[in-house]
Amino acid sequence: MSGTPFNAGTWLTTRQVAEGNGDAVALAGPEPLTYAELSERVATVAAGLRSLGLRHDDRIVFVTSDDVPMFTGILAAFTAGFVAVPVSTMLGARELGEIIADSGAVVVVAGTDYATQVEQAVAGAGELRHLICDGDKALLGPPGVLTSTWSELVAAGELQPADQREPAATTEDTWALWLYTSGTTGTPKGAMHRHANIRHVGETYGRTVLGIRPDDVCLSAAKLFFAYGIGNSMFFPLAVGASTLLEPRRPTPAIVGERLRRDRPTLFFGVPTFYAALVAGDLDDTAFAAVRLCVSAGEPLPAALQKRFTDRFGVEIIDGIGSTEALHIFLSNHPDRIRPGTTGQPVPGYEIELRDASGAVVAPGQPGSLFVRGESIALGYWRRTQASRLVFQGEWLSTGDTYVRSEDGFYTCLGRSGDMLKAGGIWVSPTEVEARLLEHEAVAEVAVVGLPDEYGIDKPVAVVVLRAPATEDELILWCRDGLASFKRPRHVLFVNEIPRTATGKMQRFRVREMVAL
Ligand code: 3SK
Repeated sequence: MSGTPFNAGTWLTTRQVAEGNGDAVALAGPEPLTYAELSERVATVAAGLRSLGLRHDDRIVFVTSDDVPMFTGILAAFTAGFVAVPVSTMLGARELGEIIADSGAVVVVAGTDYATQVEQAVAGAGELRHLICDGDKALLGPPGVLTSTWSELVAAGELQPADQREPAATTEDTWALWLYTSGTTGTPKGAMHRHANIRHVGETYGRTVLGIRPDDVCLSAAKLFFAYGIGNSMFFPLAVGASTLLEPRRPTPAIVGERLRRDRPTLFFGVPTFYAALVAGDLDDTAFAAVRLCVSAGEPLPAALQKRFTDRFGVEIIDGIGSTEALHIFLSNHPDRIRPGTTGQPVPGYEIELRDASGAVVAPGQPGSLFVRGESIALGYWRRTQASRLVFQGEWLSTGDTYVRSEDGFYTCLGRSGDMLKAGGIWVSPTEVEARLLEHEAVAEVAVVGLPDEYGIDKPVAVVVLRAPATEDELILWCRDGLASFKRPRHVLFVNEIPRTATGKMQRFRVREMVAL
């Protein structure tokens, strides 16, 4: 083995025990576990996985709810030198099957709630040898695949000799985590992350932006199968000996309200759509009393929504942007330097460049494509050379977002690079028009896209979800008053829902389809 020895699994678990924090609470719920208990459990699961005869770098897919089996299973995969591949539980059998087959997974761990789609999905997974259900009853597997339950895996781990509980001799560069992403369109691609990437996000965003401390308790509305969620619920708290709360259910404002009341988290993580639902919901104004800071990512947090949330619940939100390929947030507001409507400044440990079409770095005030460089950038997409070459350019990651930087170094998102539209020959950022519309008290959600007029010239059109009555003319006038006139939407279409991905990101191509009808 060459390279610098490092194992993210032990760094997140037994390191705390070795440093004398074994009695501190790692998992605060649903099943509380101290760092000592978590480390024991992870070692047992690692031994159980080894008993299946896996080899280094074998992939283990998790299609499970956020709970102790998934949490310990991912940490055990890191510890034993296997690759954890947490996959969205919202996918249907076809997409799930593509990911399981593409990753070459040898083991699939499935939640009982997802039995039907997983049983269908594994039918074409040629390399699969074990299908493990996290409930009491084994699933139905295709011929040649051994099926068992999570308790049987744990029992097998308990019977293994002590050396099977030891961490694998991984290095900083060993694969640890593959995260599948399809962006807002396209087929899923597996972004391959090394053990060292996990440490990097903990030491950069976690420490320097969140300022996370051992007395923090984290609650994330984003699930462990998202890069955003696994950082929030696993990497940041465990990197400093803090506590995390897992929520197996699909988060709703009511469920979050219940956890806020009962478990009193100090850090809360959501996406703009979820903050909008919290503002529209009926939670008590004191619901966030124990929370010292909220975090938003996934897409830009409109300044008007940020203000409504903070006015109502009395806690600040810091907005940031990350990506599955960068593992977590690399550009963010800082709790001491929040500028609403912007994505803040580069997270220490990352460099940002805004480039024009020729690749030259643009001056402040000029829009450019956002590139980021830092130690947590993925190694590429598994078996996707063409897509990898476009996105991973040397040390730089091309994010596909268009941003502008102010003279004093704050970055504002103008949209995805293909989303900018020209009106009257001048570039218009859809997010700027959306931000203005969201300042209107009747507007709950909005998407702005370009629609060609009778001459084929793009004009801004707004698709709006209302929270109170408003007319098309009123909203157009509102934009004319608050923006340069050419940026105003020429039409407003009222809808019940804006199309979004599972992570809450707006699907502009589907919005375009809506307005084109
Ligand atoms: O979309 C984001 O902003 C994000 C943030 C953290 C981790 C992953 C992602 C995609």
